[in-house]
Formats: sequence, C-alpha cells, structure tokens
Amino acid sequence: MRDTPPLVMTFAGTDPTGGAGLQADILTLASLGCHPLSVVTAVTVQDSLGVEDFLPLEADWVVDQARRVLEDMPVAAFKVGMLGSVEVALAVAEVVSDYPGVPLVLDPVLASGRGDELVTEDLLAVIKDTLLPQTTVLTPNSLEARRLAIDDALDEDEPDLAECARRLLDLGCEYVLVTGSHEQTPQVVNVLYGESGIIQTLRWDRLPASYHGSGCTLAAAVAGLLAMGLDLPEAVKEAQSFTYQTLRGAFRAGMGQAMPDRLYWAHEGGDEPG
Ligand code: PXL
Repeated sequence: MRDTPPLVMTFAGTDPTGGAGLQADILTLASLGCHPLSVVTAVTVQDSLGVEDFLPLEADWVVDQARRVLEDMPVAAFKVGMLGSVEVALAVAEVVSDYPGVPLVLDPVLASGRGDELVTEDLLAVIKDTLLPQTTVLTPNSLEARRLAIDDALDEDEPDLAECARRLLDLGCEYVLVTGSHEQTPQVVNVLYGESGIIQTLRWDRLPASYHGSGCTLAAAVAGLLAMGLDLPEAVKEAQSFTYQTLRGAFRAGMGQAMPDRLYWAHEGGDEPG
C-alpha cells in the first residue's frame, strides 16, 4: 500500500460549474498531491455568469460530516471557504477549535466574482469573531480586506491595504495574504503580511480574462502546500505560482468567467507541480 498523501479538510459550498467552491478545492488539492476531505457547507445554483441562489446546510449536518471523518483520519490542514449561514459558521468554528495545532486557511468568501452577495452582516461578524482568531492565513482579495477591516461609521478616511491587514492581524489571524487583482495596477500585486509587517510581495502579469474560482484555488493551494510541509512564505509563494498557471491554462466552458485548469500540467504534458 502506498503512503497516505497529506489529508486536507475543506469546508465549502458546492459549485456545479466546477469553477469555484468545493469543486475548486478538490481539483486543486488533488492536483498538488493531497487527498481532499470535503465537507459541504452550502449548495449553490450558479453558472459561469453568477450565483443564482444558495442553500446553507443545517449546521448539525456540517458538524457530523466533519467529525465523522476527523475521528477516523489525521488531517494536516483545514481550508474554510463559503459558509452560508451564521449557524454553519459557528459550527465550523467549534469543530476546528478542537484541532488547534492544524493550520487553517480562511478564504473569506463574501461575494461571487460577479458581486453576488454570499454573506449577511451577521455572518461577517461571526467570521471575524470566531474564525479569524483561529486562522493561520487569511486570503482576502483587496475588496474583501477592506470590507472586513473598515468600519464606515468610524473611518473618515479610507485606510490603505496595509492598515486593513494590520487590523485583520489584530483580530487574531497569524498572516494575511491580500491579493490585488481588483486594484488598478499594471501588474497584480499580492502582499503577505505578518506580525512584523510585510513578509513578501509578489507581482504577476495581469491575465486577460476574468476567472471563476481563482481565490478558492489560491487558498486551497496554500492549505495543500502547508499540509505538504512547506513553511508559510514558501507555501504562499508556490500557491500563487500554481494559481497563476491554472489561470494561464484556463478555458472558456460557458458564456461568463473562464475556468481555471487545475490540471494544467497534465494537459501541457509537463511535470507535476511541486
Ligand atoms: O469564489 C468564491 C466562491 C466560493 N464558493 C462558492 C462560490 C464562490 C463564487 O461564486 O460559488 C461555492
């Protein structure tokens, strides 16, 4: 029998297009050589143009899915994506709190690529209060970083992204990776912040299309690479490189956003990543 690959548990919503959500995580983790343990938090109805509707699972069902597997298998990393309801978020926060030594990557899924809202203000507050303090790396895009960090009632001038990251670290996560694809910069600039300030800044050529599930791919890749034993800055760097290649190899399956190819290396006839 071969050795068991690193086991990564992802809590996410399903995306029938295969672009984002749980399906993105499964493809990413498998492509990197991890085995995905996949816990459904919500079911979405969507296409490549946007999210039409979603149904959060009952929180007990989320807990039961996770605990059954966690009591059977040693998990090397957690990834948390779309949660769907306050009850599910609280349930996930409680489950992961029993595994404080396991790194947790939190992708704060606030809206779809098209801007469809996937959180309420109450859910946002619960994510900040219960999941952020348990997070190893938070992976917001710049819009999400601002939304999580800025209080319109208190902030007269908009704080910059470094200040937003500082505030998110103050809420208790260890690192924040802010991605810059939504900023008006010639290149995409992704910055990793830690307690001591900026840890790493990486720049990537801007690719021509809009992609469905790039954030999920990045966060799942960070979780997978941490599970494989890379140190944090290295995992964050390799995850960006992996994601960039999935976007470069993307294909147009539908009429809207392009589909990242998490198996780009198999189709290029290239070597496996890592
Ligand atoms: O890309 C964020 C995201 C995450 N999870 C699910 C989604 C989306 C965006 O559409 O549908 C299930």
